[in-house]
Amino acid sequence: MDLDAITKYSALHAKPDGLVLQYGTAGFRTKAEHLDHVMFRMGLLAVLRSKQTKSTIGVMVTASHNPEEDNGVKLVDPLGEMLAPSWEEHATCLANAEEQDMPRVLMDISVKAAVNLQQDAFVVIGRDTRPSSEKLSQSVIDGVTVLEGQFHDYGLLTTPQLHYMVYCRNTSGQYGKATIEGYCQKLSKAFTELTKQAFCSGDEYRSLKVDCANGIGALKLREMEHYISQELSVQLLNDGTKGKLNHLCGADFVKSHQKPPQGMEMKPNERCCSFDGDADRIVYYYLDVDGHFHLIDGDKIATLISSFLKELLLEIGESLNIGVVQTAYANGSSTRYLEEVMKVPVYCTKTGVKHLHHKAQEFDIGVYFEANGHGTVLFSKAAEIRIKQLAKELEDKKRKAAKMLENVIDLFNQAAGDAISDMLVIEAILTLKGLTVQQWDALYMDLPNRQLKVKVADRQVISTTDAERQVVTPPGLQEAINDLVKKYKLSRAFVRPSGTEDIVRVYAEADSQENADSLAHAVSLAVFQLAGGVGEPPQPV
Ligand code: G16
Repeated sequence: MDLDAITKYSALHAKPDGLVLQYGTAGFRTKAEHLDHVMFRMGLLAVLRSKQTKSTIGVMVTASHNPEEDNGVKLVDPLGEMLAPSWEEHATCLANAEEQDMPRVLMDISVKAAVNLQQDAFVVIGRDTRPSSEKLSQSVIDGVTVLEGQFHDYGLLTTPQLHYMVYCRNTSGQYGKATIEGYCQKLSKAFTELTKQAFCSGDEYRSLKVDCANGIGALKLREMEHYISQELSVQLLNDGTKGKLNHLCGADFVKSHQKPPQGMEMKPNERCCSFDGDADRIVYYYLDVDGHFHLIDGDKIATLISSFLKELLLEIGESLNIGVVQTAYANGSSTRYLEEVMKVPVYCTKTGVKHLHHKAQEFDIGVYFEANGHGTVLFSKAAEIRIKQLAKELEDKKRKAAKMLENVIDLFNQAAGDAISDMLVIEAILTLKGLTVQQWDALYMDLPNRQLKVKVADRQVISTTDAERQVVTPPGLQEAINDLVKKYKLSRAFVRPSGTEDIVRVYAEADSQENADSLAHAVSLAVFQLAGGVGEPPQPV
């Protein structure tokens, strides 16, 4: 390791004095102007991780659902999954090392992690459409090159596409071809094969309005459109030609405000969906004939998918185990429906894809979705082999079901939650089952709920346990929440510090929207009072 070169180049990406950042729910996120040094250092770290794992490592420059002024970076591990927790700690140490200590901290990491510095390194880089992303990804490349790593810059990509590329490269192409064409071909082939099986392919199943959050999803869906236009016609809105990224649009806006994005004209019962800023989340929605807005979030997506998978398994007579993984944000009705009606085991993990993904790997078929629309399905190697074998051996209807499962496996991006891939899966299932968006929505009734944000001086004063459903510190806050929850019927509430924004998130559900709003507001006030709120106290919803 040429420490002189590292010191010299690091000075060109100097760390602002005293700035402390944490590798959070999905990497580092903050205002773009504070991230140059972090990008350079993550380029360095990606090289070490690549040498240590003898694999290609990914670096994605994005702040996903955050405002356009923010940016962020996360590393992608060899099988397309999120960075291992011990390396998140290395990332935090390296990002926070003062300029003069940085080369030493880098050396310490390579010793601690037993990195063979003689090993070759290869890093792939992707970025979203934020104005700051191009320059910041150049800083990542500077970090990679100073440690003499090889790299491929994919340029503009959705986050899940970068995860996919990493997975493909580290399985010698077995998972797919590590190009955009490879991605589009793999998904569109599976989609076409699946929808071919549908009996009803009337026009009502074939068109979809997509709000692209003015982000990368628009560019990448346009590329996919060409491959799927025979089966599905997509109308892209908020495609970035005029609006601001994530501003009054996108999956996060629609989910948290429970209303349509700006620029979306909806006819009654028309199927619409929203991606988030880096296209790793999707939510659906529609207006009923009375003009009421209905949101179909990650929970209902998980329900649709797991019931479809269960039906196919029943058809082929195979008892592979299915598990559904959710977080505390999952609507109480969804958990009840999955457990009591569908008889599927449900597990709750902390927020963050890495936690859900990890848990989902325990099943033959692990379905994981956060309520915010981030999720996918994982098939164990054994399950995949068995299904492929059955698709050859079985006959007639059973064979058809096994073939469908085979295509479903290919249609999911098993490296990460992927709005484009999930959209195609959902569209295929709705077509195959002949379901309208209203019929899908009617599977169960969501409990009215509300999410709020509270600004506090230091959100880390809140610590939680029990998959973030209980507060440990500050003292008295959980007791206050318990007392408030008791005042409402069918109620539940929890609070947790966000890992992507400088705020505390509050979630409440209750028997009516009025009560959910009132409970969320009361809990927000408790957070404000007991956890060091700043600015104006939270106002009623
Ligand atoms: C990221 C994570 C998600 C998480 C979300 C919000 O999403 O990938 O798992 O739900 O942040 O996290 P928090 O509540 O900690 O701020 P995205 O789409 O922004 O990358």
